[in-house]
Amino acid sequence: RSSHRPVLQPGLPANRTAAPGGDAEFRCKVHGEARPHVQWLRHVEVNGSRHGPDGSPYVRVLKTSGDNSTDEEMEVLYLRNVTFDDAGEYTCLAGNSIGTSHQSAWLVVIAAERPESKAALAAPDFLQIGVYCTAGLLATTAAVAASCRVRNAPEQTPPVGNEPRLCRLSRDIVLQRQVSLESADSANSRLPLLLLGRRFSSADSPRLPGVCESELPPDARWEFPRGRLRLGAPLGEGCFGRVVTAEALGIDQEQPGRSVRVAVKMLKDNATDKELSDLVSELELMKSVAKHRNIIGLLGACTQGGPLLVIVELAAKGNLRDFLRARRPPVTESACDGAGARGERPAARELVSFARQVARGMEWLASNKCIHRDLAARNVLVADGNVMKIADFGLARDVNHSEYYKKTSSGLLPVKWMSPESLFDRVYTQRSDVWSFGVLLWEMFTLGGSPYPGVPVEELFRLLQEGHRLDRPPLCPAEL
Ligand code: ACK
Repeated sequence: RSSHRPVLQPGLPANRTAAPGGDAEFRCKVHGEARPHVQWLRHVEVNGSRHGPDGSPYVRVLKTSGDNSTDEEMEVLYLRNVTFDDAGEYTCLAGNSIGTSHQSAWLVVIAAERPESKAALAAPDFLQIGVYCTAGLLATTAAVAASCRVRNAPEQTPPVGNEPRLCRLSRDIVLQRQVSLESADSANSRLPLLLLGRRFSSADSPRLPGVCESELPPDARWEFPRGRLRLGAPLGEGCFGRVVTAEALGIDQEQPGRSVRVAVKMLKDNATDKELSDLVSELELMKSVAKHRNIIGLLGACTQGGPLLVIVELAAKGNLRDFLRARRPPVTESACDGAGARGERPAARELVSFARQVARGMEWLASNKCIHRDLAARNVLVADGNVMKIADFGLARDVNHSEYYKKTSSGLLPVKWMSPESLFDRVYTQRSDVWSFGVLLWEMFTLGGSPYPGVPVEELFRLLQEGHRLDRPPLCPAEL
């Protein structure tokens, strides 16, 4: 999950000049954490007009990234054996689920120099200069207009319908054949990269084009007064964020006088703008997913006058993996001691209940068009009454493989939860979440075991490709 739209390298594509019969190439360098969808477009005329009724240009799609195209292939648009008809404006358009970015350049086709036209050679090519100036002017105007649109954009409601939600990168972003650049670009105003109380002055992350230095707009539906939140003990922390318990007075509107124990997510001081925008994205996504007993619900947020605090339901018993591990029989216990011998070890029917709850939560996320991408026992939290709650479903995910090769702080390899199509083709769907759910079931019935123990990543690839699957854990009855 990327938290911003793709960033295009400035200056690319660059204007090109070619002679008829010659070749030309445009280059476009797309930066983005997830693999963005890239298209090359040619601006065309339709019924003598270059723009539609809404002022957006008519374009024809020349090249589209697909399953078989590599990033390198999509970086270049080759034009062979050009003719005068090829002269015109070309655009590189890159999109992910957050929005799109585009940059354009011009191809000028001029007749090859003839020796007798020395005088013409010495004279400036007014046509070319004119084209460049017009192109430059248009590009500047478009950039200013786009930036104004972002600045003035009213608060957007989360996308609805069949589109994947903001959190999920999709390789299937549908860009119509006749793309309206205006409308495509307006998706940028969804960009949740608004900063609160911080300015883009830090060297840690370059300022992204179209990103405003502005406060996060208050959202009356979720804003919770900072003064009514009393922060408590830490629950845990990662590299850039931490989660603490807190008492939130009156967060339950039906009982305004009562304090509720909650969990509060916040950033650490060393967090960069990237982590801040990730937390903002997570908050936005949580807002858009309706409440369900088996997912960690958003309760509110403090976005004004201080650091961003995201208030969520507290799951007092920690993550499911550690919860199950803590209920393993001690190693000294004889193999004959059955379930319940220590009064703690969950019986198979309890494990089935846990599994069913996680399945329900995932079903809910799926019906909300949300793909988790990192479902594992470590990301399921246990609340009072042993209620399973899926957590971290709103996190930005880096679908670059390298991220998944890294070990987590607990030494686990997230690749071991990934489906073959996610591992090999970076394809994430509800079905790849189902694969992860299968691995999670295995974790449950081994009471927090590590899948494929001791198997290195390279070996795992081979094993999966050969059809090897996790064995049925001894605790799991055959019919189950
Ligand atoms: O794996 P944990 O025990 O459960 O440690 C991590 C830690 O904070 C950093 O993410 C815990 N945590 C996160 N959200 C909650 C929550 N809503 N309730 C209880 N613990 C939480 C998480």
